[in-house]
Amino acid sequence: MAGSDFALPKPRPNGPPFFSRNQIAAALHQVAVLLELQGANVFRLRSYQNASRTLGGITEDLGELVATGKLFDIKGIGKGLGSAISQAVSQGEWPNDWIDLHNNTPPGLIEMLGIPGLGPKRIKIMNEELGVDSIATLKQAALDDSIAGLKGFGAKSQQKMLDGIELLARFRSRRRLDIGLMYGEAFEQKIATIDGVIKAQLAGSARRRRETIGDLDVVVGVLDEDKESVSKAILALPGIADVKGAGDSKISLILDTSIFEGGFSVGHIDPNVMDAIGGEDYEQLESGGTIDAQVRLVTPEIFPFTLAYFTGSKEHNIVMRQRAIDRGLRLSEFGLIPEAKAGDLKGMAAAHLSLPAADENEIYRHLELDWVPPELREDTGEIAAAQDEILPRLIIPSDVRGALHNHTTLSDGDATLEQMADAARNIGWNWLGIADHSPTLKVANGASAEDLLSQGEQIRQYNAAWQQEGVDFRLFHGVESDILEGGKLDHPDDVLDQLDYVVASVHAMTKWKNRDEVTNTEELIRCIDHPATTVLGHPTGRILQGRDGYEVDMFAIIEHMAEHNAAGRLKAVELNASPYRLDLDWRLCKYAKNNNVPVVINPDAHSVRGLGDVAYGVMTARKGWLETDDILNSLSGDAMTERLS
Ligand code: DGT
Ligand code: CA
Ligand code: CA
Ligand code: ZN
Repeated sequence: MAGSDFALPKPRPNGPPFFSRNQIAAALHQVAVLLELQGANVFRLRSYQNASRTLGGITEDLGELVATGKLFDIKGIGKGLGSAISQAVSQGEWPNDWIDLHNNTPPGLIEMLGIPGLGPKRIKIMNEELGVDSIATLKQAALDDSIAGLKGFGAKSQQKMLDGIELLARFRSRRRLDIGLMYGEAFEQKIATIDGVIKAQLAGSARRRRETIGDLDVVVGVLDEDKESVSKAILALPGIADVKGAGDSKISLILDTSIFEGGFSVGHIDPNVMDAIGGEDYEQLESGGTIDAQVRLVTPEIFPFTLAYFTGSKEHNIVMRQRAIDRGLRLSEFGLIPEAKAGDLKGMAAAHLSLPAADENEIYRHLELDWVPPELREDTGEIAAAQDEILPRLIIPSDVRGALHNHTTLSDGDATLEQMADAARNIGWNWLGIADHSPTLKVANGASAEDLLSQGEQIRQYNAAWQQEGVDFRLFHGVESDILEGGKLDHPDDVLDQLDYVVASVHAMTKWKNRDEVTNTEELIRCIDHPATTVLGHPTGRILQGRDGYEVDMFAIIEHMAEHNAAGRLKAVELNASPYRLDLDWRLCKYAKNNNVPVVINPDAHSVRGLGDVAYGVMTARKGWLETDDILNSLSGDAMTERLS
């Protein structure tokens, strides 16, 4: 609901119905908020709120309810609202008073609504008492300490506003990979079904699987004669909050969550993570969010060049272009054109002179290179490897046969041991590691040694039963031990000795963040040296768009782990696959690989659904050049048993 998308939805061009149920519900909600900002009568704004909620919850077709007049039978939809909704749905026109309400509300006040935890009521008070009329003036007022004194506010809520402003700024500029991909894939699929579209493909940082996405880039293959109609059809798709620019070959727009027809929800979030990304307000922030998208429409002959160009990265493109120049060629989004032929022709005008390429592969071939997977296009050695034909054979999702860091109801998971095991079997895994939290982590309901050991007993029973039934699946029993003062683990050795493995992770973030790199690195090394430690969990503790990790020399950590592995002691580094973390960073994966430190992709699942996060770990591992031999996840149950013994 932040900023630009706080506007009445645009009608679809070929109604009725001109608006969907979601759009009407959103409009009603906006009206209620604006009324509250203006200090309108409580009963009036509540009727809008209620109507919005009611419409959001019905399953009947709104167009039909309007056509039959049954809309008026719904509880809470009175005569006035019913007529307004009917008019909007059947004629595509919003009531004038709703339009006026939007036009008359200062944009600065609407902008402030985007701050998590800040609602219209308090915005109105601050506006009246302090003249606050924008995020900038709000920030100043908070820094001047003038908000704390207002009745009903206080220093705590003043600080929360400052935090919220910072969060919003961070959040607006880029979106996490999971969210960016959700938008990107929904948009790509919608475009692909438009008549005349030969191909639609996501490019840019989303295709390269960066951990955060600035904007979406989509390349669309379409014949010249269809460009106009396709461009029109794209602009009429649901989920477009605003159009920044539109032509027949380039469209620039803003998407919002109404693109998700089945609704939008962020799902279960680990409370530890939740805190860092805005707490309870996070879901609101995310559902009110938007993402920019740029669409390029090109003919099929040009498509591969445009796709390659807009996939980037910019750094990769620069090296590619230089390689072309060295061969007397000019590489652009329109083609690979022999310099001698091109002359003064530029851009699209020279496209017909291009060497042909049916796909990206052929572009790379022209430049005497193997095709480079998009994830690797960051200019970190991929061109040299492509030239020498030594690009890595990147892992694929089906290489994953299990993961070591998962929770159950014994600590803070949503699913029981049995449910987690069933889920792992259902997705075709060969094994699953359970590592619930240790006692020190009270907020995560860390399990006592006694409970941990009885979980181990249960696991042995399951394993024995499966073996007897001839089921090739097994559980491994571990713990996610908090790393305590001095790098100590959270259970006595005689307890740890009874486990298959230990994932050691830092959770006391405040303490670790207040310490210097040298001390943190030493503590981690001490913990890694503990004979029971098998895996270093989420190695920096970062939460993407939430908080930076603690300072630590990850190169030194990896080098130290390398020594252990060289001596035959398994010390693996986790690639935490939660899209909120993606920690180990992809930039460090190659370093682990080159040092022969195994990486284990761990979903850190707190629910059955959480196991699916492994997909983001695989994307990130690919981006980090990892092959099957570099990850523990690719091992069979037998091989894993051996590695852990
Ligand atoms: P983002 O959107 O910030 O997450 O990152 P990208 O990589 O998607 O960047 P974006 O959207 O600005 O541009 C998409 C691609 O277009 C980029 O990866 C490479 C290409 N590109 C954009 N600007 C330039 C440029 O100035 N030079 C070159 N060589 N390529 C560019
Ligand atoms: Ca982009
Ligand atoms: Ca872009
Ligand atoms: Zn965990």
